[in-house]
Amino acid sequence: MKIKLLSLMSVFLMQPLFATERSVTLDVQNMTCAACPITVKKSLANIEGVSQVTISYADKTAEVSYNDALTTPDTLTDATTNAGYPSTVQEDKSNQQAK
Ligand SMILES: [Cu+2]
Repeated sequence: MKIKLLSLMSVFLMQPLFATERSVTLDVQNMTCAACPITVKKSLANIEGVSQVTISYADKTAEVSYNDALTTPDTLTDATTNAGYPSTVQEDKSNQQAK
């Protein structure tokens, strides 16, 4: 009985009930050539919970879809910063009512 309860609890811990798919747009600095977006994309795509990354070299932005139970915008900006491309979260008006 006890063991069953524990394993049930660990399932809940592994898969939080309120996981939501979210997307943010990051302003990315230092993208100076056509190869830079590839590095930025890799740094973001490697994060657990990130499902989609779209880089715009022209706009110097990265659009990231992620599971908010697995990662946070801070983790995303840290990852690009560690790769040499400091980024900040762009305020997205269309997402605000979902918060
Ligand atoms: Cu480059």
